[in-house]
Amino acid sequence: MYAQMVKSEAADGEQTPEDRAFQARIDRGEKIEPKDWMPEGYRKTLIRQIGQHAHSEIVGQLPEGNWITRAPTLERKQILLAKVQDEAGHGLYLYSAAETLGVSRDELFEKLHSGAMKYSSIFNYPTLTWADMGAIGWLVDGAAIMNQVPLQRTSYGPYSRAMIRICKEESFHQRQGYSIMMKMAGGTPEQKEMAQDALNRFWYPSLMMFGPSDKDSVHSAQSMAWKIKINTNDELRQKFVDETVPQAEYLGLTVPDPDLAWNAGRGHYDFTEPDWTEFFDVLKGNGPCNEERLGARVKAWEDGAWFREGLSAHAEKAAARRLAAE
Ligand code: FAQ
Repeated sequence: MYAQMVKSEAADGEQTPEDRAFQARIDRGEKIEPKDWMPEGYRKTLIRQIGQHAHSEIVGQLPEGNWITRAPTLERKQILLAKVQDEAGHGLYLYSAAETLGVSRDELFEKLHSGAMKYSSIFNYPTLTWADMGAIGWLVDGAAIMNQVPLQRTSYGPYSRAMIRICKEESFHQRQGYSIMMKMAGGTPEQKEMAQDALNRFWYPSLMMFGPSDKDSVHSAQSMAWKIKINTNDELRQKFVDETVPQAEYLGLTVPDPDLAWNAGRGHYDFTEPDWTEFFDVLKGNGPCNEERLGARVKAWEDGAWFREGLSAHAEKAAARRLAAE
């Protein structure tokens, strides 16, 4: 795919001298900053990826927010509350990074609410038990870190800097999830069963977070040439499996994949790919919770209209007062 794309671009001969100079900056490892010249495709790809990433953080608050009032202890409630608040902060850094590319936050929200922009497929699955809070922290934040650590080196300055802080916080999130899993897996047989059930339900959706297999990834070739993406979807998925399987073994839990096996020749685990039909179906809006998640975001936006209008009215009055005092 990558080779094909590079070849067809060269054949088109569409690259302008500005495009070539831009690519040379990327190849030298320079960061691109908001006021620098950039190809329209680079800007659009970044708005798409950063915007979808921001939406994922905000929609991602919902499945865990569902459990704040039902956390089993005060300490767990405080930790979960802090984590869910962190996700809101991640969304805000990312929306700000997207705004530096000339898109407004209102426009991004409008596209999320209309379904024109996506958010991560993982958040369209329900959180049925407390063990799911463990599985989300361990697997979902674990997958997010695997994808985001390389993005600290992405070519767009504001995105790469946002990633540095986000990754530090994600690492705490991953540990809090694993700590819940350790407690549950080491608890009563019923608790261990809940932990196993959460792993069973979240394993394949977590593998889907890395995106379609490389042969079906439409954006990887160009995004990697521009260093918007650093690794392919399959590379990161494999890395995630390799790091997560020993963690499951330590918990005494079984990864729900009968064909999972260490391949000494490759130096990696062989594993079963997720069901890609299910993945694309979730992307089309047909996952178990798509309607509920989007409905919750639209409702929050509409319920908050009076507050946004109040803020704008206050800002206008303050500006008029400043003008009158001049
Ligand atoms: N879900 O050509 P590719 C988190 C779409 S953060 C939905 O391979 P690309 C923190 C893709 O957009 C999780 N859609 O695309 C947290 C494209 O459609 P489009 C979010 C997906 O962009 C934890 C089409 O499929 N992280 O969880 C997915 O090169 C706990 C073709 O795919 C990021 O966004 C998917 N899983 O690679 C929060 C990281 N995968 O746009 C709360 C930044 C693919 O043409 C609680 N993003 N699609 O209509 C990336 O690294 C990339 O965008 C990928 C996809 C790797 C996600």
